[in-house]
Amino acid sequence: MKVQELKHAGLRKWVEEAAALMSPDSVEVCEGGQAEYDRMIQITLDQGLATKLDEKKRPGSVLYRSDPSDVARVENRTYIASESESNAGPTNNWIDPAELKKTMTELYRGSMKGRVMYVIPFSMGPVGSDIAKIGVEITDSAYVVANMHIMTRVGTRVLDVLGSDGFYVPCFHSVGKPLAAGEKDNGKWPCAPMEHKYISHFPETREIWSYGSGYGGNALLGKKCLALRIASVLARDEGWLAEHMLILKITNPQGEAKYITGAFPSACGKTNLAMLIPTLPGWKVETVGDDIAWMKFGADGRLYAINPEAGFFGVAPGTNDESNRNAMVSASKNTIFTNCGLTEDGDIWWEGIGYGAPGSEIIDWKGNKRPSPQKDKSPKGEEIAHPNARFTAPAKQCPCIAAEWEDPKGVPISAFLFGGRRPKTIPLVNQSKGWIHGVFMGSIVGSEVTAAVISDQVGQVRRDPFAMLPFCGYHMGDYFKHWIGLGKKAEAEGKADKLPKIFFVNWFRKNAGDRFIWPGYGENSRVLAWIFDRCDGRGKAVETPIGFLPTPDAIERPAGVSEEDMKEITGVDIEGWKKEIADVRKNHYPKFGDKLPKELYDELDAIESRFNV
Ligand code: GTP
Ligand code: SPV
Ligand code: MN
Repeated sequence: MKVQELKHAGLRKWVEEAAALMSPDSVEVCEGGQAEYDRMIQITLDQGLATKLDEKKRPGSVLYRSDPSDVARVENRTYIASESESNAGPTNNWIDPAELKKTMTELYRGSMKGRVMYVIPFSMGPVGSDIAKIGVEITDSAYVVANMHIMTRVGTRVLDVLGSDGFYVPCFHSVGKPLAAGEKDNGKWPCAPMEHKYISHFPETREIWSYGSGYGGNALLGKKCLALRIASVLARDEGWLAEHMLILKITNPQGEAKYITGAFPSACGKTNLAMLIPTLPGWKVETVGDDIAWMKFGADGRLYAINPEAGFFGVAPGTNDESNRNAMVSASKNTIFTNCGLTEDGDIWWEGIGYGAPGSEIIDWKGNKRPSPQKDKSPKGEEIAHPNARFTAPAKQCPCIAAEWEDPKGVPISAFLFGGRRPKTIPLVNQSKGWIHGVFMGSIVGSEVTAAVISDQVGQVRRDPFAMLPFCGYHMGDYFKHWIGLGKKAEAEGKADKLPKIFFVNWFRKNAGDRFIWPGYGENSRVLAWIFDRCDGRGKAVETPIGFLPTPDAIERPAGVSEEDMKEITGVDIEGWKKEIADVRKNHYPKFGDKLPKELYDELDAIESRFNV
C-alpha cells in the first residue's frame, strides 16, 4: 500500500516527513498477511541475511545470524527522555529530549539510503479491543517487519481501527546502515556502532525513536518500548498496570481454574513457567502470555490481565523436550530463529537442546564451521548458539495456549509471583503478609544479570525491582507509589480481598557444588499447587519474619531433592536475610531519595525488627 492511500492525515504527514529525513529509495505501508510475510523473508534471503531451514525438519522457518556486536538489548544506550530528569529517575538513562532529538535527527538523516522504508501499523492486544493500543513502526529492516508480523497484529485491519484521527504511538526504527549506490548487505547484518545506538523514549509525547540495532527489544518496538516503557507511563496516568509478567492458567484435579502472573527478570524463566507441563498428576497449566501483562480493574474489583503480544520471542538455549516441550512444538514450524547453530541437515541447534548435533560439522552463530558437538554443552564463550539466541514463534502454535488467550476482557488474576536468579538466601517460595509487604518484596527483587542484555555485569546479582528495572518508563519511586496506591484504593473501596495474593519464588538456589538444588521446570508445578491452595486459604504454612513459608511437608519433594535440601530452600537463612536487609537499606532504597514511599521504609523497619528480637 502507498503512503498516499493512508486515510489518517496525521499519520500520512508523519510518514512523509520521516521519508524526507531518512531518504529511503521507496516507502511501503505494510498490509499484513502471509504473502507479505513470505515476501519479507524472501527479501532477507536475497540480502544473504537468512538461511532457509530444511522444509521437512523445520517447515516455513529461517535462521538469521546477527552481527556479534548486536545480540541483545543495550541498556546503557536506552533512554527515558522525559521533560525533566527527575521523572526518569535514578534507574534510567536520561538526556534532555530536545537535545536527544537533535542528535538522533542527524543520525536519521539519510540513514535509509539504498533501502525500503516499511511502515508497520500494529496493534498490541486484539485488534479493535478497548484495551489494545496501536503503534506505527517505521523501519528499514525486512527482518523487523517479519518479526513484527509474528509478535504483534499487523496491517490494514489496524489502520481501519485507527480511522482518520485515532491515537497511535509513533515509533521510528532504523538499523543505521545506509547503502551506497550499488552496495548490498551481502550477508552482513546491518547495524550501527555501539556509540551510535540509541533506544529512546519520549514519555510525555508517547514517542519511540530507535537507531542502530536490529535485535529483539531494541528493534521490535511493540514489545519492551511500547508495551512496557510507554505503557507503564500510560498505566500510571490511567490507573492500571503494564508489567513484565507471564500469564498462566492453572487447573487443579477438581477442575477449578485460576490465573497467575509472574514477574521474573529477562531470561529468568517466564516462558518456561507459562508453558510448564506439571509433574503433579491431575494438574494442568495453559498459557495466556509469556512476557508482558496489561492489567485493569473490573467493576467487581478484580484485576483482569491481557497479553498484548501475539507471539513468543523466546530464549532458545536450554529449551528442550524435557524442559519445555510446548515451546519446542511452538517453534517446530513457521518460526524465525536468530543466532542459533545450523546443522548439516538444515536444522537449528543450541546448547541444552537435549541432543548432540548430527553430522560432523555445524555452523555456529558467528557463521564459523565447527566440529559437531556430541553432547549439548559447550565451554563458556565458545557456544554454538549465542546465549541470547531466540526463536520468534506464533502464540497460536503453542499446544497449551489457553482458549481465552485473546479474550479482550482479560483473565482475572488470583496471584502475582516475583522472583529472580538467587543462588543463596531467597527461599523456594514465600507468601507476603499483605499487599504492602508484597510491594516491598517486589521492590527488592534481585537477580543475576543474564545474556538478555549486553553488559559486563552478566552473572552478578543486581536489584531489579518488579523485574522492571530496564522497562519502567518513569521514576521507579513513583512506580512503587503507584503499586501502593492501587492497594490503598482497593482497601478504601472495601475490595482489598479481591486483590491478587503476592508470592516470591526462586528456582535457582545452588548448593556448595554450584548445582541447582531445585529441579525446576515441570517440578515448579508443586510450588504452583501450593500457591493455588494458599489463594483459597488452604495450603499449610508457617509465619516467619519474611512471610508465610510452606511447612516442610506442604510441598511434596521431587526426585533428587533430599529432606535436607528441602529444609534449606524452604527455611529462613537468618544471616543471609540480615545482609539482604542491610544492603537494601544502604545501597538500594537510598537511590530513590524522597520518592521512596514511606510505607516501604516502614516495611524495611518492620522486617529488620522481626529479625532483631
Ligand atoms: P525473557 O524472554 O528474556 O524475558 O526470558 P524469560 O523470563 O521468559 O526466561 P525463559 O523462560 O526463556 O528462561 C530462560 C532460561 O532459564 C532458559 O535457559 C531456561 O532453560 C532457564 N530456566 C527456565 N526455568 C527454569 C527453572 O525452573 N530452573 C532452571 N534451573 N532454569 C530455568
Ligand atoms: C527481555 O530481555 O526481557 C526479552 C527479550 O524478553 S527482548 O525482547 O530483547 O527484550
Ligand atoms: Mn522479557
